[in-house]
Amino acid sequence: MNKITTLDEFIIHHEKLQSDSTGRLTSVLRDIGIAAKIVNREVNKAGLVNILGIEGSSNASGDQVQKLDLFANEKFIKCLSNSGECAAIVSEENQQIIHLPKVKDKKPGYLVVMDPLDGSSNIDVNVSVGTIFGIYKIRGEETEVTKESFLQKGSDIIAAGYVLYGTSTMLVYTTGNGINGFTLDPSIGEFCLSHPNIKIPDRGNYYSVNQGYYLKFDVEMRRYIDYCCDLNLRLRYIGSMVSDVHRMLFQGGIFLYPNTRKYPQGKLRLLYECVPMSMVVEQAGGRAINSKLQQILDVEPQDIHQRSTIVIGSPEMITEMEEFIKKYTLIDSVV
Ligand code: P6P
Repeated sequence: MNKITTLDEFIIHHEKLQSDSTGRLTSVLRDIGIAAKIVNREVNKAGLVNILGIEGSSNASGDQVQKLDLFANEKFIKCLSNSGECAAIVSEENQQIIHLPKVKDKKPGYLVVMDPLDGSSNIDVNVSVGTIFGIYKIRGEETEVTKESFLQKGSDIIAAGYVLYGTSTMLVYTTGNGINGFTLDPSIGEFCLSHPNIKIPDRGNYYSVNQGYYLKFDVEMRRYIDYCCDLNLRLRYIGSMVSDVHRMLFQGGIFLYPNTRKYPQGKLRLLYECVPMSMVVEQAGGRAINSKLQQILDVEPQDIHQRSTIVIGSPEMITEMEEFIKKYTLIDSVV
């Protein structure tokens, strides 16, 4: 029987490999692991207890907030308050930044961005949902954390990952040296290393987009989707970014959420959906750009809840799509 490596063991082992490590990031990652276990317990019995159904309020995205969204948000905030290493959080569920209380004499050095329960519209119909998180350092010169503290380029993120509450519960994260997947073993209540050093296939047979918006996409995006159909690619779209991107990490493919008339800047949030998922996919050998063909991790955020278009996935498919869009836009501009 192979040795079980728990998430905690893995984090501590890899922290020791980094000469400048202080153990402080380790504490933040472990707090996230604890919150994920608590949320998993509730997600798994959501159909049995009265935490389903619309709570009534709406979040920064204007989505109806379901009770499980609020529960997840509350648990991640509470767990991230434990170590005293995280100063503040940006969450999809809160319009303002959340300042965390100081712990003893600790000087927090990190900021967390998160979508505590992504894909919440799937909750009531028992389809997988996820948590997305990213961790930044507080920039050296800052003494007080403000919204501006979070407006760092994605390339400055120091850790990113997601939790997928699916047929099994997996936590996938990176601190910039590749990505690793941990599956929750309910019998011991531990996330155990199950998918070391995940690498995304160079291409895949799937494309993932909400085809229902086809007529609302810009013409070049419609033509690219036509191209995917010409290639006989198969459409897979779960409506939960974590689930769609997770599938791509293992089977390859391309996920697109372009701009539409309803979302002229794109629907997904740059800070706590696009950037962390782009960091994970890039660390797995993939690529992530926006409709303007900018690398997602190079975009300078202007607001903590700003939206972004995104095209993310297998490197050869993203590059092919880039060339397709450039060629098509060029042709379109000259005819
Ligand atoms: P649509 C879920 O609400 C989410 O933020 C992402 O997880 C998902 O990819 C997208 O929105 C789905 O949006 O407009 O296709 O329902």
